[in-house]
Amino acid sequence: MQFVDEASIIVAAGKGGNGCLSFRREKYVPKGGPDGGDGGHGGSVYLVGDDSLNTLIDFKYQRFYAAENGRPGQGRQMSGRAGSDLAVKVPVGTTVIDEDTLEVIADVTEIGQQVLVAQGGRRGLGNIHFKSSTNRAPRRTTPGTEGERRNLRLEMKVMADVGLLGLPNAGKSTLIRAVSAAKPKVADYPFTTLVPSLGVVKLGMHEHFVMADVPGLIEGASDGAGLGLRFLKHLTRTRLLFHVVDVAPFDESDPVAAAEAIAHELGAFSPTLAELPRWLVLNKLDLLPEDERDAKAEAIVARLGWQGPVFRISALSNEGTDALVQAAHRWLTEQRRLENEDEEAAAQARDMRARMEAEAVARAEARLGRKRKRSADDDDFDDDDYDVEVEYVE
Ligand SMILES: Nc1nc2c(ncn2[C@@H]2O[C@H](COP(=O)(O)OP(=O)(O)OP(=O)(O)O)[C@@H](O)[C@H]2O)c(=O)[nH]1
Ligand SMILES: [Mg+2]
Repeated sequence: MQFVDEASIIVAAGKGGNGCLSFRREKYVPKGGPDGGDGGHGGSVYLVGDDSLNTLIDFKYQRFYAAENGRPGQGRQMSGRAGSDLAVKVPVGTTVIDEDTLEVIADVTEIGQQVLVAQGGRRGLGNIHFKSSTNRAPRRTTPGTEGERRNLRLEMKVMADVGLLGLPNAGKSTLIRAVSAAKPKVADYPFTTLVPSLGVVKLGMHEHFVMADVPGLIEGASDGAGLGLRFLKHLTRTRLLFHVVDVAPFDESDPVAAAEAIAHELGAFSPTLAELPRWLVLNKLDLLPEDERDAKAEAIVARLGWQGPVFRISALSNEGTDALVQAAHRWLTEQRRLENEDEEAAAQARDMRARMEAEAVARAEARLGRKRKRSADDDDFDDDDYDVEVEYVE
């Protein structure tokens, strides 16, 4: 399976049809007057949010999307047919950026949401339009105008309420398996998870929230170590992060140093993402003798100087996971209520989203700058186009 979350495409709207130059010619009707019809408008290109898609892979194979041209007008006052619009389906969660101006054109966040990305050309006028009392035989028409053409960059981020952050092997996938129906692969080696996956955490009959499992981070990820930081962008739409920490790593490495390294990488990727509420989730408590658990957990919290909420769980045996998701659900519900009712909270949330967006644009700009430089150096190797290929072996 290939997971592609970035793509560059070209969209081209249709040209407007030209107006027609024609005069009525009929038996017994001399000097029949102008009868050239108008052209049709060119078709426009829209992007439409679709929930059946969850990757941008199709855009790797087809990069050019064109709507139909309008047809020219004809004699006998016949207008040309308008070109059909083209609706291109994109996954919900796709940000659309103009590659040339780096303007964010839209954020497709809803199913069925339509975004106009290339406006069709205007129709040309036929000579019937230019008849006047002083000019009964106008030879004037106007041509249709060109349709818009744009280079677009698409970036997809999964839509989730809670994001899981942590070192490889911390137990992130085990946790999402414990609390949702999602079944990402779990194994006792690092980098088991290579692509983000989502799980719906159900609480009661109608209540739920969405959790995102992303590949683990390691120290130096901002310099490209491990899988780098590219998957962190999938956490930028969440409201809450669980920082999952293995309290008893089999290599006896220090959980505190690990947690600090992750926090550092997070800040290097996005200062705004680092401001998102983060809960410390101490995992694998079952590996410690019962009488050592409290002391160990308290020592980690104290050494980290952790101020926020702390949860102790065993994702494997499900201990503490229910309390964790209940608390997250209460917190999310309260947060949504605040944003609906309190103008200040709403403004804060908007500001945060705007800053995340600005950072995403800056990252896109940096990548495009590198790409352009490389093509100027006549080097066609492009590591941004690298996809993660995953083979599932049962
Ligand atoms: N004893 C114990 N083992 C756990 C617990 N949670 C996870 N594990 C084990 O830890 C190993 C790694 O778990 P994963 O869920 O794959 O870890 P991950 O964080 O998703 O790792 P990556 O996908 O590599 O980033 C597996 O062997 C799990 O069975 C736990 O609570 N207790
Ligand atoms: Mg995993």
